Amino acid sequence: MSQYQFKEDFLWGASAAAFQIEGAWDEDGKGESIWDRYCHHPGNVANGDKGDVACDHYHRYREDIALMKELGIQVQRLSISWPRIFPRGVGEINQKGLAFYQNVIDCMLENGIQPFVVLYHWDLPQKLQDTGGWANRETASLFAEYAGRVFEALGNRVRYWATILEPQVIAYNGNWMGNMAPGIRDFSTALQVSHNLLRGHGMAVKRFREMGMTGEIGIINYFPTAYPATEAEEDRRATVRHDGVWTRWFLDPVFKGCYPEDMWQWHKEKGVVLPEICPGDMEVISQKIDFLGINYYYSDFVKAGTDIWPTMASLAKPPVEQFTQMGWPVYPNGFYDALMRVQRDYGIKMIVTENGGAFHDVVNWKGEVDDDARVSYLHDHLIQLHRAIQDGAEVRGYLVWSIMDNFEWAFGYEKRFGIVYIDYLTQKRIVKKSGRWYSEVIRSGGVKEELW
Ligand code: IFM
Repeated sequence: MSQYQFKEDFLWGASAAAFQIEGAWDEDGKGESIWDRYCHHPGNVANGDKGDVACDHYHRYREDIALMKELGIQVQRLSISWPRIFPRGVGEINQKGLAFYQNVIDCMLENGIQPFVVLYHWDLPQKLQDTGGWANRETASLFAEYAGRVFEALGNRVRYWATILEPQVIAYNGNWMGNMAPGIRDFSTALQVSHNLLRGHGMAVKRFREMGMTGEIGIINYFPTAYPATEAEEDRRATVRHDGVWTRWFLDPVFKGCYPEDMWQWHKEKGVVLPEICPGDMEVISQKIDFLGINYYYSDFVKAGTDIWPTMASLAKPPVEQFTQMGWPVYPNGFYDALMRVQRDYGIKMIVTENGGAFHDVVNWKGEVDDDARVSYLHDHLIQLHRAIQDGAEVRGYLVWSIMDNFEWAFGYEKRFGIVYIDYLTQKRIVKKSGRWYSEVIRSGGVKEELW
């Protein structure tokens, strides 16, 4: 028995996303996605990297699934590329695209791995962006249509479903800060996008229930726990706003059927154009879900300031010594606080759908990757997860990000999050030390105080 033992039915697994690993960007009838367009535009992604080949998972999925099995992965999260199935976003199914996911899921099941399917992990069909993307209300209806077709085709084999992954990143990074596809920089557009993403989520959940699907469905959110940088009242208020924009704006509608009043007023005063809410929207958004997916990486330390408009906040230097390759502070206590906060404020079952770190990995002369920093990151976060569960957080599973190194969006291939190393020149896979460590965690069902 380990000191930090999890229950026997706790789910252990890993995550990945279509665009980040599949490659085959225009093969077998796949349509262009907004990320294909974004990468192909020079200057958008570090080193000019593209998702065209990525980890070539499209052709190597059998090898990858065999590796997952070897590591003991029980649940593997994958996402479906909407334009691989509907090249134009709507219309006839591209049967070859659908067959790929059928094969992947069958192969996982044959290997004793439960697939966990995310319907939208950022790769919108470009054709739909051309008609306004998520800022267009119609996109939400088309998403529900697409979701229904996927439920019909794969529903008998999949138990865990998520509608939208990190709506805040899609809305804000893609449409406010413009550092992700589709690269728009307008806060009002971002809020309209957020509303339509949540509508799309609710409509898909409604469809799931109407179709009598037997699995479980939820949404996945990003949780940068926000702390005031000092005890000053203005920093505390800025923190409430920061949290309001990044977290409450996306959770209150789903769980309480309304946007947070303080943020609505704040944005109004700042002259932001607020989302158009039509009769019935909030009822659709607040469909009952079965679990909330938690993605936790780091925490934010916030002070009043002018760096972030319209929140009127700035990020302070975090009081930590260690940072990941992304420059994110390593703060495992924030993970505990995020889980306890969700339990307290929203009272929903959770699955940790992402947690992990990018570190500068090197293949040594023995051909191995000794990623001790990642082992230590995972170890410390799992201990906080264990503490949260002991203190009453209902968390049913933990999926590490990521099963393998992959295309880290605007950062390209330089940032490595995997527990399996990818040599992008040869496509060779090397299980890192963290992969072997995590495999032992799964086998024993717990974590020891000492690292090894
Ligand atoms: O790589 C991403 C993933 O696609 C979504 N969540 C955060 C990860 C690390 O940045």
